[in-house]
Amino acid sequence: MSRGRICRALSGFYYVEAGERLLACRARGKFRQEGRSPLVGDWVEIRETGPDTGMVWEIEPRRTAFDRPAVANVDQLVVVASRAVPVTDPFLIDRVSAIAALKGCGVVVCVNKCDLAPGEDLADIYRRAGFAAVCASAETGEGLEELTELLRGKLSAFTGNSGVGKSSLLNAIEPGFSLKVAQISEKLGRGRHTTRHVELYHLGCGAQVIDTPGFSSFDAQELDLELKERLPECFPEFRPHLGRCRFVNCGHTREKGCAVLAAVRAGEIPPSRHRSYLRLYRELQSVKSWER
Ligand SMILES: Nc1nc2c(ncn2[C@@H]2O[C@H](COP(=O)(O)OP(=O)(O)OP(=O)(O)O)[C@@H](O)[C@H]2O)c(=O)[nH]1
Ligand SMILES: [Mg+2]
Ligand SMILES: [Zn+2]
Repeated sequence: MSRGRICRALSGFYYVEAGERLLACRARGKFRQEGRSPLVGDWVEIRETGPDTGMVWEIEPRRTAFDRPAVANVDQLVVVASRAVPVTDPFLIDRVSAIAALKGCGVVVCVNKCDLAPGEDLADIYRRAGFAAVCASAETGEGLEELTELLRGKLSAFTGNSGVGKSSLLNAIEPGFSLKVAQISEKLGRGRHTTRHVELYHLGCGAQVIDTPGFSSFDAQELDLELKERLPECFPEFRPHLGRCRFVNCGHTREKGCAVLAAVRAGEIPPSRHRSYLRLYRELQSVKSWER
């Protein structure tokens, strides 16, 4: 048996870094029976089957895990967004960051393609929410030093809609890197899913990063009962107002005497954040308590 970390998942194989070695592994059948699957970022026990091959035998307990992106044990999600084509719906950022907040995972919002469309106002919404936020351009290098500082010493997973420039940012940060990037289709206004697998990289600056395929829709993302119960606190800028509403069971949607709504009206909470809260609140109505 040896211990290592999964650094790539591709076509049913898990590539495990064990010391200096890289082992191509299959997952043990019991994981599938139990409805579990190994994730990039997992620490695992390997039963070796050959010099460079093995079987993922046990998965060590995880600090954090996500379905989308499919990663484990990350310190933070870097949610890459763009104001240029393909334009990111802020709801995507709000949804991913709420799920991350629920799991106690950090969030960095990176508004990329600032050479094409400025992103300061968008970044500012997330700074006010208490997240780190950077405006960047993989093209001109703007914001990359700041982004690198936020990555140093941590394991970060890059996520965001396809074509926003996740792989391009990593190529720009790391000298000599050449992750595959592709021209986006201007006509469709969306990316073409250039990155097709999840992979962990060790950068020269002392950061570990995971590049992931972008999403093209939100629907496959996890929404669960725990989020339903704790949604307001997953919007960090709501927290100072919670417990100050007239009704103890206030849903902060349209209730009289709601302190969160008052903060929205007073300009302390950006309207787009509250709109996303309402959209998640409605989606979560269909999550039933027996689904836990
Ligand atoms: N002008 C400009 N173009 C950029 C920037 N970042 C990325 N691009 C371009 O955007 C396109 C998509 O970039 P990718 O890095 O492949 O995007 P991705 O987010 O990795 O996409 P997926 O792998 O499909 O999820 C490429 O043509 C890049 O050259 C930027 O900051 N400015
Ligand atoms: Mg990519
Ligand atoms: Zn309220």
